[in-house]
Amino acid sequence: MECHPLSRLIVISNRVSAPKPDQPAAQGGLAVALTAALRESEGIWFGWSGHAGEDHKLDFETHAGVTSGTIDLTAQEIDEYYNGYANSTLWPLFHYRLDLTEFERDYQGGYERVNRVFGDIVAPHIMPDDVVWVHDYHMIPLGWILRQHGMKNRIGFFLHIPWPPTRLLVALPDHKRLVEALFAYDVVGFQSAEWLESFRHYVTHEMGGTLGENGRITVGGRTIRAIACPIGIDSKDFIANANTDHARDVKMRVLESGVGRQMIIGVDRLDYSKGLAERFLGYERFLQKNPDRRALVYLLQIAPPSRTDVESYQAIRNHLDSLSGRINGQYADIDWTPIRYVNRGYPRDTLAGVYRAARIGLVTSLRDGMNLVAKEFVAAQDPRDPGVLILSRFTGAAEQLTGALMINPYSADDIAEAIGTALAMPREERIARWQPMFDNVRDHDVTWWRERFIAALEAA
Ligand code: GDG
Repeated sequence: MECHPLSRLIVISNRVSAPKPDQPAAQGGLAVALTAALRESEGIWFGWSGHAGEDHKLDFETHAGVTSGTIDLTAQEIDEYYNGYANSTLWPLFHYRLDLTEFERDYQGGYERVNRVFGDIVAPHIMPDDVVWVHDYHMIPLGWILRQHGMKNRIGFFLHIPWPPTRLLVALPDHKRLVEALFAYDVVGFQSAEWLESFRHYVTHEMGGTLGENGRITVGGRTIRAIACPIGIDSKDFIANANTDHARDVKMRVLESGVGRQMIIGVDRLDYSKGLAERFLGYERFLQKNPDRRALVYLLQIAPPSRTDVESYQAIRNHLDSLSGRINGQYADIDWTPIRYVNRGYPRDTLAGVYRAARIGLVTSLRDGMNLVAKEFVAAQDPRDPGVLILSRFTGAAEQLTGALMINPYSADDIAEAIGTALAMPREERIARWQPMFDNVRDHDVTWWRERFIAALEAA
């Protein structure tokens, strides 16, 4: 086998989650996979510090062998680029929510300016042999800006969220300009075959692109590779987490507090794309239609707030407060609250214990690039007595986790029926459905994902 020296990896994303001295265990799977590769190749992770400041001074920090370089953004930049174009225009549009999408010229201008700031600041730190990996919808034009700096490096882009159908995307002013920017990359990665298909449709129908072998797409003399490369979780770590004493304690605590009831678990950032209102309504439908089974269940919904400066996020939060209040008011008994709705986050090993204590994992996203919660739920189960995953067919994860009970989250009846089926499911069927999903989550983990993407990029 040919052995080639490891190229240095440069990662650029909106936020940097490199290890921090004060929170050694707070990392998610993506951070773990990327920091491992950054450490091995002595690379750098660039992004926004998360803070407002008056200048763009690059601040380097090295911890646990990983170097990160961050800059502050001005209050106006945060408003236009982050809260504006990224989270009020692209996020809703790419999640099929044209009704929530805001079209403001200032947002687009701010987005392009901030991307230019990042490109100008990062470019001098990139060496000719570095492999550059840009992440997500905040940074689509960055590759194009780096090319303007004369960079000939291999540059890849991975989109963590869905790619919308052509008919929706054309509602975005200057949509072609945004997609053209993707042709500055060598490899563009999507979470699922469906999102890749939508991208190919756009490029062939709106840009006169031609499709070649191996995912190659050519537009105006420039050829890129567009691939489906589904992200995984840090499975080994998550399985280990689910087997710690702490996770066992958490599981016992949860089981005791449920006094013999089966728990349905939901874990989501508080975001309208996750279908939380639809989940509550589907669960309510179950309670309504099955008075005799009310005493058997409760729903624990963990939903830490996110993007609290964006108006549509304040609206969904208010809506969920009133919906959970109404359902609890209507159905609660002196010894039973149907929905435990918790607006805070928990450490990963606590989450693992909570997943393991649940009989049902309920994922009702209206659209979701992948959905890692579904994979974490599968990884955390007890192999001898696994719970049942109920999964929205509109997630990227639905292409891989085919043993789940698939639902249409817009249908309260669908959700209610699946809850009933899951509660009654015999152990043999639960194991038979869970085992292939577990194999998939274990084998296609976050390291597999990273290696697959980087291999495609290195071959470019
Ligand atoms: C985007 C895409 C894609 C949640 N609450 C707590 C907590 N979490 C963790 C979960 C999970 C992660 O956050 C959420 O990941 P998801 O994949 O479910 O969703 P997004 O945040 O929307 O992520 C998505 C993902 O990018 C990766 O490409 O799958 O489609 O939208 O890991 O466990 N973690 C802790 N405490 C909490 O309370 N520790």
